[in-house]
Amino acid sequence: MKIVKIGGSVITDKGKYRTPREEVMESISKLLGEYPGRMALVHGAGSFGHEKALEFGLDVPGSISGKAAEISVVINDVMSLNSMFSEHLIRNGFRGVSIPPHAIYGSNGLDLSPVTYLLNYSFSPILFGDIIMKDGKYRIISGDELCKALAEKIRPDEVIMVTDVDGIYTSDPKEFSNARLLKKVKASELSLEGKGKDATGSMMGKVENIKTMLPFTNRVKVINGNYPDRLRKALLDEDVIGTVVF
Ligand code: ATP
Ligand code: IP8
Repeated sequence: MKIVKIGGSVITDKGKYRTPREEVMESISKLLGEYPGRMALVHGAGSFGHEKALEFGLDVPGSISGKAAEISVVINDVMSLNSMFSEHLIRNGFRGVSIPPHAIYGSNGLDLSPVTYLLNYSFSPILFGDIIMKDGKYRIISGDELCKALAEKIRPDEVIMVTDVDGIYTSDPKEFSNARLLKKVKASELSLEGKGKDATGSMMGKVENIKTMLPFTNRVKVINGNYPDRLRKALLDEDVIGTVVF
């Protein structure tokens, strides 16, 4: 059993509001459609979530009152992305069924029983970065945090996180030319400084979530989704360029 998270930076153009990258969605969907093993799939929000979340100040958890209109906009946008990506996936033979996280979150937190229910029928549940609400308060839940919650529930062999850089570097490779790719690293030795630029902490947020997943899985791989062959190799447990956290 694997958990695969496809980052919003891969399936959307994160710099342009509500802009999907349909060709990448298609090539990733082909690979996932061909994969015969059991999987829970998660995707990020990219430009369908972060831009408005930051503009509306929703990156800071708070009271729903006065923010309901903005929350509705962002939830509608991430559900649109989910619908677009699911179209590609299902057309390519992926037996996926979407589970919107806001719909399974209640007074006891996330209820992941629909996930195990679908897995038992050989479907792949599809979850995504979203906004959840409880006791009059809202907060963003990232796809990375959902991977942790899923890992705790379904105990996968591994979690594969697909993003738009080759893996975890010593610093942001888009800003620092001397950034070095970490190929294999112990979770306890992993720490990145800074806050990250998007609503959920970009790679810094991912690293914090990866650390919390490790008790529930053997390893977490971080790979670049702009090279679909790397995802194919990662799914087949072949050597691949990227970071393995164990
Ligand atoms: P989303 O959150 O929309 O699902 P994602 O999970 O694909 O997107 P981001 O959260 O945007 O990805 O994180 C990836 C980005 O983190 C990269 O594009 C990179 O610029 C940035 N980054 C910052 N620090 C680092 C680092 N030390 N190593 C690698 N990437 C880093
Ligand atoms: O893209 C963020 O999820 P992520 C969700 O997985 C929203 O970090 C609503 C911004």
